[in-house]
Amino acid sequence: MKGTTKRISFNLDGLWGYKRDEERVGYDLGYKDGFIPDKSVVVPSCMINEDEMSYRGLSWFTTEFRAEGLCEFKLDGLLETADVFVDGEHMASHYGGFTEFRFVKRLSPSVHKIVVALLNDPNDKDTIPLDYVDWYHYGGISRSVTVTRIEKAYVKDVKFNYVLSENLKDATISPEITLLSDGEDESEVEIALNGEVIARATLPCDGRPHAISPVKTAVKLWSTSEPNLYDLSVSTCDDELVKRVGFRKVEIKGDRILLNGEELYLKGVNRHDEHPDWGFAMPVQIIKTDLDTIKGMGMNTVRGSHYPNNKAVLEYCDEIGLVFWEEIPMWTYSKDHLSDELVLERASTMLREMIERDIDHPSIIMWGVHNEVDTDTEEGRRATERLVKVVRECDSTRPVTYASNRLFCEVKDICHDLVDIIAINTYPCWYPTEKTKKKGLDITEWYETLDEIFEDRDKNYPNMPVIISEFGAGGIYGVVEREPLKWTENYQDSYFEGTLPILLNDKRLSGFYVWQYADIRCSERNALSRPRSYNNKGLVNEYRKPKMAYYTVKRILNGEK
Ligand code: ADA
Repeated sequence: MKGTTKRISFNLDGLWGYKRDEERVGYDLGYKDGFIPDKSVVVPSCMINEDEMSYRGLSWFTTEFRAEGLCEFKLDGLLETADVFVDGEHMASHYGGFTEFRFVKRLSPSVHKIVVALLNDPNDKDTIPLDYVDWYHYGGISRSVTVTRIEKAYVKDVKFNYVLSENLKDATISPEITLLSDGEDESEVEIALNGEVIARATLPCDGRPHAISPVKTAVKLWSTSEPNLYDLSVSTCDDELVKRVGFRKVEIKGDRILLNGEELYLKGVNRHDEHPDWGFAMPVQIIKTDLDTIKGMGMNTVRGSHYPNNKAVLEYCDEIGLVFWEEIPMWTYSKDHLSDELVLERASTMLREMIERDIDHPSIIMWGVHNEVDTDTEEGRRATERLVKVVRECDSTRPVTYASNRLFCEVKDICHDLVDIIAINTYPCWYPTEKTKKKGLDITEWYETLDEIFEDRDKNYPNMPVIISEFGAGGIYGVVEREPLKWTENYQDSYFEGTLPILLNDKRLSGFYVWQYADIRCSERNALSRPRSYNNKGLVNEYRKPKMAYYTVKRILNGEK
């Protein structure tokens, strides 16, 4: 259900004034009070069409708006380090481009000015992500900025806590509600599920979460085949917040992953929330098409590699029944990085913010703490322990994982026991390894790889579920040779034709994620090992045109001959 008759809320999306600040003089020159823009840019966007895509450094953004009274500002995604000023007053600092933040300010009835100083300048020392990544460091205010009026009883947030009965037919719900007010100490609230009032309570308007007394109700479960959703509404005398929620149970039993008591074999794909013309700010229409295409390929899951996605992705996964693995952009960190307090603090905050934003999406099946970091070291173990603890403190209902490529190191991964699911990134038949120096496309490499994975699992982590979190091969759209040579569509196609039956028939596995859905633009740092400066392992190209492999994967996963 969309909309409410009660809330006064608007976004600041549209044209903003923009100024590059290569010399980083804006703070000293008082840009926080206002500045003369170089040009206009669109918010939300990654400024690709404004020729700012490759700029790294400090930029200033500003716009004016009319509002009055006590207002909450919500900024959904600013890449990467932001300082926000309203009418010259510093209101918030935030680190991290993929999670939201908020602040409150009282406004007089007039025209106001918001100024954002944004630094997009990743390094190889302590930023998340690092400068060296295998995607593109777009900048800009890539998601919406919203202003909401706080009057008597503003519903800042609701967390949908529930426990399902043994037979999964009923749920005991005890939502946690956070209220803010301009003047009132407490407020009455009414909680409704699909329009039916299930509880009333009087709660303090103190900006802190308060749980209401548990209520039992019969429910229809959310699943990948029947994604039943409910509108959870929390209303007060002058506000209403509606969240779409679902009831389901995720469990790990032995080496199996269960959804609602039944095995869920994960058949999925890694997807970057990215497009060459839009960066991270792509239209919802493309997101929808991507997810429909993924579902149509016979898949039931997406890994949001490698950062918290646009909310629209999760909303549509909820809608169509795709389960989602969400993670933070901790990509390829060494043991030195993993001993750096600033990195770990930043990662912990990002995890908290990601879970705070997304905990109520029924589609989220697991949280990922990092990807291909030094989990073969003690430093990696300490860091993983700390990050997993953060996740478990925020959410005790979902499994935790990370994607590892350390199985094939001299010292194997020593951290899998800290999480619930072993997830292995591995590229037999694509990247040459010491052990597998076979020529051409010899798909039997997979047998050795899987045996090595399970030998390690059985010896060191008995009975844990194992998924292949990444595997794939590059195929440049439109390049076909008489024989399947690397970088051709027919190599990639033969790779999946050979690999998928092996994975599907290996009963030890609990699932897999193809690398990757669409080709993605890569950072300059990776350009020389990435033809066209793109990671070409997509099943579709960057403009979503299907490659040969797309049809093969679709056919095999849909069980067709
Ligand atoms: C890694 C990484 C991906 C991508 C992939 C590849 O496993 O996690 O982001 O870079 O390799 O294409 O090589």
